Amino acid sequence: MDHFNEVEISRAILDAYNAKFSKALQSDVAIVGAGPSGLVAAWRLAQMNYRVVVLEKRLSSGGGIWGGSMGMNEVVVQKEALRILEEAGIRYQAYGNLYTVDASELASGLCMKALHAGAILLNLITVEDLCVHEGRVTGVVANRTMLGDNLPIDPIIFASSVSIDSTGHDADLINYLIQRGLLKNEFPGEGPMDAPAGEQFVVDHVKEIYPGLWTTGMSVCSSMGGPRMGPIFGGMLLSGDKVAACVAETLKQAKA
Ligand code: 48H
Repeated sequence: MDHFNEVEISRAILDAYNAKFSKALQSDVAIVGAGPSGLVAAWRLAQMNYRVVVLEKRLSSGGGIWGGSMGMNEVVVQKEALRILEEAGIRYQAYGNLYTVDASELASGLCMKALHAGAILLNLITVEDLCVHEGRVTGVVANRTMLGDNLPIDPIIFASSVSIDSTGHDADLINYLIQRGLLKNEFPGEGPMDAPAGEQFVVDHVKEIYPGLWTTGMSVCSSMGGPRMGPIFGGMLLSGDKVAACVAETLKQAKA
């Protein structure tokens, strides 16, 4: 094996990370939360050549996918979502009129597609606030996970033309606006389980909830009172796909 200098290992990491971080500071789309909906949105938008950054508070991306159902690492999708799996090269097995997917393959496959399309993915970054200028969200305010909550350390800003709340059940970004009185709290949270209705809701209600801020995935149900759906993930994939198409359309219009 070639001899190498140990300091160069650290320098390589610092330089590569700095380059990535610096690029992420100004993007077309900041996606907060790397669950299924956020990862599909990142993949799609990066595929369209938008500058995309995904900020994830945990160590690993994939959100609720990894745990499958009760820790059994298989998830279920319905046929409408198969086109997304097929394009990603993620395998599935038929089970009646449903399909099962290995949770690890789904999470890692979506990460790979987002990264290979050009999205920047930063982990251990918790978004704790939003930038709002003249009634429009212009970026997100973030801190290193476990830092902001424990020490009086100021955050950093990631500026973006559009931000997407894909933080799942928490709907963190939407709640920051509600806490500041910028958005009305019209719903008490997501509704009880009704899987078919929840799957439809999470796609139908994708929207720009505040100028510059879109919602996708479970945050749609949390912020608009939609039912939960349990361990079926087709709706999350289709919701991410839909938000990407809607955001691309607004970015195109803004440029025209
Ligand atoms: C940075 C954050 C922050 C923050 C959270 O929960 P997710 O998997 O989200 P979705 O909506 O793509 O998928 C939902 C699905 O996993 C699920 O929970 C289902 C189908 N439930 C149905 C039911 O009935 O229970 O991922 C959200 C991601 C996670 O990785 C979080 O760590 C991350 O967002 N996140 N990242 N800053 N403030 N808040």
